[in-house]
Amino acid sequence: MKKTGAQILWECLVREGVADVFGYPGGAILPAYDAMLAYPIRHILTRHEQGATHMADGYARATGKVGVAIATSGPGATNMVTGLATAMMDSSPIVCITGQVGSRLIGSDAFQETDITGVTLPVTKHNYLVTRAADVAPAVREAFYLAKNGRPGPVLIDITKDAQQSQAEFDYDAAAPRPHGRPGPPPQEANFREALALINAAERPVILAGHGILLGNAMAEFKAFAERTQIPVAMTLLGIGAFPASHTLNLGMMGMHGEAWVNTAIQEADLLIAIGMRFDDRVTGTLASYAPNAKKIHVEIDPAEINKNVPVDVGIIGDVRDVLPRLLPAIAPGDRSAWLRKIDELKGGSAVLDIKNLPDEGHLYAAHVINDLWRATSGKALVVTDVGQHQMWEAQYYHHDVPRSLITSGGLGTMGFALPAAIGAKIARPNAEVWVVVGDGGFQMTMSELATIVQEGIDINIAIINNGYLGMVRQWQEFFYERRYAATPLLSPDFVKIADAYGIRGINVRKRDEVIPAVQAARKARETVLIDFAVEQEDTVYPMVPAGAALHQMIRRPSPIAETGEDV
Ligand SMILES: Cc1ncc(C[n+]2csc(CCOP(=O)(O)OP(=O)(O)O)c2C)c(N)n1
Repeated sequence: MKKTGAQILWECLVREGVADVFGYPGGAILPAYDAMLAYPIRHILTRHEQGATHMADGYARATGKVGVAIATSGPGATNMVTGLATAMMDSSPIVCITGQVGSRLIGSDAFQETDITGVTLPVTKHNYLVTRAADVAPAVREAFYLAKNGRPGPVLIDITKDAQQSQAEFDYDAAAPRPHGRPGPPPQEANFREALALINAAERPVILAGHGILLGNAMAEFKAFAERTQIPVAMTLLGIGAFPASHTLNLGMMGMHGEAWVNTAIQEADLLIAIGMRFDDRVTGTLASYAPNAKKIHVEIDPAEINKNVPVDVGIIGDVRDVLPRLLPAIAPGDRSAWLRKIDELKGGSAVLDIKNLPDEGHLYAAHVINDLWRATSGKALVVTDVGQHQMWEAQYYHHDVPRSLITSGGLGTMGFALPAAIGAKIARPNAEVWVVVGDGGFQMTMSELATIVQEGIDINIAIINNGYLGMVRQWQEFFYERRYAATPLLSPDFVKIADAYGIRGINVRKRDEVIPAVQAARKARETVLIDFAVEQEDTVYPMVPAGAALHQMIRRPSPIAETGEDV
């Protein structure tokens, strides 16, 4: 049957199971918007195309399904670049659809023309320029296939206006994706055998758990592996939630702001088993002295990651969910009790739970706010963070037992991500209790999406960790630029008044004992509530491994102050 390119687009999206799309219209995508009205898809009108991409990303991360964003050509499309790069760095499966000027105008500097496939080539897994209605269905089907298969990632489809308007025969089945991507890994029997020998012989092993476990929905297989081997688990920032924080084998987050004992355990390990992670520089510190005595095994779906940053002894290419069960039967039940005891000692002797060293004399510390938020929500909320100090405090003091309960921009570190990503997460999981944890800086980058919240009737809660600074940059200036605070003191509006202007309830919190009542009030309200937490302005995230230093060269909080007795 003949349909317009615009109709074919929506036909395909419906068949891909898409229920929600996030977008912002304009001339070059107008035929698609007009056709949309006939299809059972909810369109969420954002306030900026960057917001639409982060919403699609949050939607994808909350569920594992592909998130979809749509925009017009030129400025609409270029506004998507940050969201695409964010999704690319964190392997998040999104499909972005952009309008393009008419195919005859391409290359003429037509109104709102941008070569968006050229612009986004480095920040997409793949992209398409579609100039004929007949090519819409194959492009859409292949885009969805590529976004979610193998190592997930963002795909962009740019469709010219005439391709949207003209007609073509629509045959969904005939447009099935061709076998695509890299050939599968060669037989790896020897690698499996070598990995098993290393695991069975190791006395001080540590597992490094990454985002790949969550992306591959391999949480059960992973837990079985850790328990069978009795190997302690350190997580990357994006790996948080892949293994329950309350599990006895959980070590915590590794790397630049990882607890001291985690990094010490890694440095003292005789074997690292890296699973679905990519040895990011924030995780390893300087490579010259990274885990110097450890053999290394790397299980990873993307062959390009193996030996990219850290040379390994054994690489196993594959989906974590397939690889771990293959290893399991041949693992000798390990007795790691001496190593686990050693780790307990390290925990005892380190700046354990830094929060205990914060004076509680009426000061409102961000760490306390996060820890109270964890307690008040019984650790059950889906938290979406922005980027900065609050992001690290969240990772340290909100203990995630549940997979996909922390969404954060780890790779690109995109300020402005949290509010829109949380909207996407809530649309994807309407029954989840969603909290945004965001700095006063990052919030101001995308706070226009408050209007989207109101227009779409979305119920999330927003915790602004307001320290009057671009906090994380100020911290670097404190440590490495002799406290010369160039361009980091930050003037903000009255956030509660801002909320009020949008028709959202706001609460000011200035004291520690106001934290839990405010959180509870927000939880009770059946609509979005914004809480402005005015926290200590010059607090610092400890411990910190300076960029380029070795993991064991961490900076700790200078003078421990009396414990508060708080239960953390
Ligand atoms: C789009 C973008 N611009 C700049 C940065 C660099 N940067 C990283 S953290 C940070 C400060 C964040 O301040 P705020 O949002 O107030 O959070 P805080 O660190 O105070 O918790 C900046 C500017 C970034 N990550 N993203």
